[in-house]
Amino acid sequence: MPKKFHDPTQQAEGKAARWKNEPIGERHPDLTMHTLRPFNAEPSNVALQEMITPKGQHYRRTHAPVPVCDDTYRVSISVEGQAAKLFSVPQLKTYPSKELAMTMMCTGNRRGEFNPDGQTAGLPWKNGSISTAHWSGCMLRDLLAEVGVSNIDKAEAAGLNFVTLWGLEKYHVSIPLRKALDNKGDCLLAYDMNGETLPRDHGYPLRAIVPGFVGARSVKWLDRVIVSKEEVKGMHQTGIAYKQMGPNYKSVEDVTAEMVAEYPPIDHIPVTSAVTHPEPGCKVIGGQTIELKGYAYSGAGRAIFRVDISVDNGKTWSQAELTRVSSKQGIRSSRAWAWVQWRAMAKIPTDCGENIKIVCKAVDDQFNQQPHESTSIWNVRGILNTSWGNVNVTVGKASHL
Ligand SMILES: Nc1nc2c(c(=O)[nH]1)N[C@H]1C(S)=C(S)[C@@H](COP(=O)(O)O)O[C@H]1N2
Ligand SMILES: [Mo]
Repeated sequence: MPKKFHDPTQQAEGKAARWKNEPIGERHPDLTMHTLRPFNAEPSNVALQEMITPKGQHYRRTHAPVPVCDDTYRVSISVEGQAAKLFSVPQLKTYPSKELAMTMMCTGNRRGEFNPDGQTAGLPWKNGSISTAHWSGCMLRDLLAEVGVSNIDKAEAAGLNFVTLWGLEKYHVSIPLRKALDNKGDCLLAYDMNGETLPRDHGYPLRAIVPGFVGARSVKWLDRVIVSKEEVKGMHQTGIAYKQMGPNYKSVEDVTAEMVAEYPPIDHIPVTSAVTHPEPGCKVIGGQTIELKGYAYSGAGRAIFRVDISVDNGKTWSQAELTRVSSKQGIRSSRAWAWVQWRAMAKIPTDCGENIKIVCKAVDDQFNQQPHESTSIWNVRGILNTSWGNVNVTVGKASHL
């Protein structure tokens, strides 16, 4: 009997009435859907080849119905135990605005590739729970200054180490206060995406944007921002959702509360990459030169400086050509918040079998590298599958016309 699928983050769908206000019209038909209620979906490989993910195709990761908001919306900003200040979006728009290109990646990206080695607990994402957009809004640090928090040393001396972010549907996580106050941290309270009002699926009317951190920290439908002493207790912060266990833990039921409490939640994604062209299973011809495409990304603002590609599963290698979103996000910027798109031409061997594995691996500016196989990093939550990007294709013989 296969093991019962158990995803600790997945909530019951509940009554149909809960879902009557979903923004169906925002959802591009080319998305691959994992669940409709809540809506979880990823773009196609074709969409993933664009530097800025096309409209309607940015991946979605939601845990509950999309909240409905109107002009009465206010975000609450406070220091824990003190009075909160409320801000409407028009008020936030009076603060200096900033736009930045950022790649958002869900920690479960490529979870599906783990499953042949054992069922993981979570949505079986392919290589598309990652997307890039231009986000704009005001700086989170400007709003924290409004409640008297602007100096990290003073705040830490007072025991304040985190900013806890709550969504209207009660989703909650924390980020380090140091990140929020850093003038190069680029944390936003975003009201626009790609020059338009934030779509409802992506957090209308306001979301946090926490560049260089896992997607989970960029809280949508932002309700409350609280400068706090401790990380908030909950599934997505101190709980199991973002804890990576050793490969010997085969079931979430085997994981002890002590382990969960001791392990750190994931802040930054390690270096990763994927092949987005050619499509898995497609046919290529021995001796033919084909184009390969993909993306590479690393967390914490680390820039990708090299992507190695191989059409013989790593026997021989060459380097891909990289395109960055902007020269400002280059090596040593420490603010490479967006992925690179890579491209290479490669000759298919003639002396191979009927199937070949095309692989890619990226290196970031701190020389982090990707693990070879996913087997050694398999974990029951199926998070951080940052193994070599790969695609299997079929090799045909050249026909003599
Ligand atoms: N309020 C709220 N914020 C949230 C979530 C959520 O379910 N509720 N999901 C998080 C996760 S796990 C990810 S990966 C990103 C996804 O953002 P997107 O749907 O705009 O791509 O949002 C994060 N912010
Ligand atoms: Mo996520």
